[in-house]
Amino acid sequence: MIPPGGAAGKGAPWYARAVTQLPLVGVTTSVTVDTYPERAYLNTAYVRAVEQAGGVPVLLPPPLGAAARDGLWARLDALILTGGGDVDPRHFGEPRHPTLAEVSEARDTLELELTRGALAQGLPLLAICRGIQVLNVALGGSLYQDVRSDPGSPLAHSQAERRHQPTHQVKVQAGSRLAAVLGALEVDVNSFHHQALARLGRGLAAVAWAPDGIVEGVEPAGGDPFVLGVQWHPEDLVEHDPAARRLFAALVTAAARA
Ligand SMILES: [Mn+2]
Repeated sequence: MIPPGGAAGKGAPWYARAVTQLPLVGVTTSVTVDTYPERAYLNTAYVRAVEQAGGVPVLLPPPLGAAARDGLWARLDALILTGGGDVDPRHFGEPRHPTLAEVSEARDTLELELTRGALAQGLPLLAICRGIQVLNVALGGSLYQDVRSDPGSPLAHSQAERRHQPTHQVKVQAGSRLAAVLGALEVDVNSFHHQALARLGRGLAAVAWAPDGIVEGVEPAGGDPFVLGVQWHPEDLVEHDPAARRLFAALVTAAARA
């Protein structure tokens, strides 16, 4: 046993030090489709973003089964739904658009289940890019499957610039939780999505928009529990953007309270 803050404190090897309990933040991952061997993967920016906020990232790769999912679930203090391939439109009752890419049944299934669990139990949730789309679909909403052609936009939501480079503005609803967390009513964001929210899911309020009207942020209409969805990629902005850092800090703070 390790005496808390006692003999095995400063100077002891890392594995023998008294441990402060940091919030465990589940982070979903991508999975390759139609490759051998199948691989799970994640942009490491998510790992850094969670750590710099004081959380411990716990990767949740498809095809994580029910027993492992259940075993992890009770220990998680927060959840991040990450970016990635397209959600299968059968989850909102539409046929596939020809541009649909990287659709993973295993990932859709795991993330829709985790989202419903988080919403049911009030687990703090940050839904990023594909994540905001999964959140919307989990609540019965639908997606534009190809923003460029439907609804059609002159704005480049799939930017060619590097990931930490903001390319379009987002206006945030005054009085929303998102505005309070970001500490701003206008933010400059990066954009790597070829889909976007169409019909909003039950109980979700749109609280942020790109200049073309595309929804870039959602939260529960009543504000609680702590659920925020953003269509941009704050994990790639944390180094230079205090508002992006505040998103992860708010999640970890909510996790510590839960
Ligand atoms: Mn965008």
